Amino acid sequence: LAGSLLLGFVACGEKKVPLNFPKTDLSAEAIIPKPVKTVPTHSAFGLDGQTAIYTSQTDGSFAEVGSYLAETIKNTTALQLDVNQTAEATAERIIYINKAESADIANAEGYQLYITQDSIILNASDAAGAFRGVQTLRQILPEVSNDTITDHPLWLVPTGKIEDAPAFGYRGAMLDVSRHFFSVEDVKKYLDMMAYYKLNTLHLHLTDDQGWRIEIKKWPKLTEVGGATEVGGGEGGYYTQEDYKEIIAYAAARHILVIPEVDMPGHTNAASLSYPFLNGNGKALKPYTGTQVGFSTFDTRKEETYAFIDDVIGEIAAITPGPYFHVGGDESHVTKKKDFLYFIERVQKLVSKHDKTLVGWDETVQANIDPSAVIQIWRPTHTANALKAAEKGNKVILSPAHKAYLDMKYDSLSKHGLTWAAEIPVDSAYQWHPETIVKDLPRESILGIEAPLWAETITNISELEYLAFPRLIGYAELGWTEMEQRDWEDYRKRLAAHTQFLNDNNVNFYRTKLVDWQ
Ligand code: TNX
Repeated sequence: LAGSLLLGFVACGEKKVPLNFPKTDLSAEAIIPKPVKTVPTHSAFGLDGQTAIYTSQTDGSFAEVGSYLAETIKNTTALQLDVNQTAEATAERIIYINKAESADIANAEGYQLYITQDSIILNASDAAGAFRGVQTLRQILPEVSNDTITDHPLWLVPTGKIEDAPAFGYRGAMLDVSRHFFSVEDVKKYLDMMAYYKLNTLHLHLTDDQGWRIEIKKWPKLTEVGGATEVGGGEGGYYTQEDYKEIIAYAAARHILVIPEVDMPGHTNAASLSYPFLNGNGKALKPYTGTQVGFSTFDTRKEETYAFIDDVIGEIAAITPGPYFHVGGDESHVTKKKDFLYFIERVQKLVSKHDKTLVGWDETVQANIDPSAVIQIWRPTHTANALKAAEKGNKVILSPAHKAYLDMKYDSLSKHGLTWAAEIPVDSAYQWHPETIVKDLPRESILGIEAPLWAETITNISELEYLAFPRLIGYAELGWTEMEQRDWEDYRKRLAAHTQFLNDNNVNFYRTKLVDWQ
């Protein structure tokens, strides 16, 4: 904020006095993900206690975005701005959050931001777009006020115009709460960070060999028995249905969709331990606290198995407002191929019965699934499954393990993480293209990307954050910003400018030497 001075006005007592704003450059702001278009006009909007927020009030959802903005402004500046309260005439400066025609802003997550000395106008056709635009505003609102321009502090927002919309409609993160359990508070903190970087989907991996983490009222032993273990022998834990609803509501307030996953027919030791009739591997059951995969399976030829799954999907679907239900389907190494295909087809019917769209790991594309089902690609060596999905009309989510797995170590010195797919330093995590990573996969087949965080090697939120940050921030940009607009050198400089935000929010991030942290 140096250079020549620009004239603005601020009320001081009764009369307006001219202000000298420092020259700003909106296009030089460290916004992540990088917006589609930014046009700077080099002056400033001086945010202070006389600023008020007004929103469209057609259905309440824009007003909620306004309140969220006020809340976050209060957190950084301690200013308490009125939302839809002060008479418009008495507010000195105004932030408008307007509902635009969808003809003007076609993407529901798109937004336009017009910042002048007197007002900030945020336009979006949907509250989701307004919410994304608010994140941009948060990122360009300085942490520190300017106290020399007038008789009270002003937080100077650079003026100009931003037009923005995401490249992909699905920008996700997955948390494995099975291998180690993470509390509702931990998940909320992760959701807050996801929101800041405009991610829009949280995939919860709720069940695995080492633990079952979601209350099912008809089958209470799932959590009593199956919830009591985790990797390394810790006490485990689980979400009650009320806890789960709390996560969903918290996510929804951030315009983030939650996708529950019940992984089957493999990865089911905890379920079979709770109800042994489910077990199909013929071996004696015992709690599993190791990190091997691929040894468990449901009995796919028993009707009771499907009655059980019907109940499980039914109870979870009833408290999940989003359209998707993830059935896992990965690494069922001890399920015979024909049994696996039969199983996925039966489960597809149950997912449809409960009005959800099936999501499955890439193995499930081999089965006869609905064309609406979504395939999550995880093995970079199995791109044939991605092409097969496209051919069948199924959309794909890209989570190539060697690039997008948050549980991979950064490098040989990493404190946590695995290495089976790769070591993924921060530059490598950023330098790939969802658009082209699977050769010949048509763009229309790509729903978006997701960064899974498997939890074998992490036991608490601080370790979780060590693996997730800063890589998750890069994935957020890969999902939002088109390929032509992405550049590692430019990105690493913007990322460095997020040091204070991460510190202020007590996020434990890996201070890679590839970024000049501030
Ligand atoms: C493979 S990726 C798995 C998980 C493990 C992960 C560890 C996938 C669909 N299955 O069960 O946790 O590797 O990186």
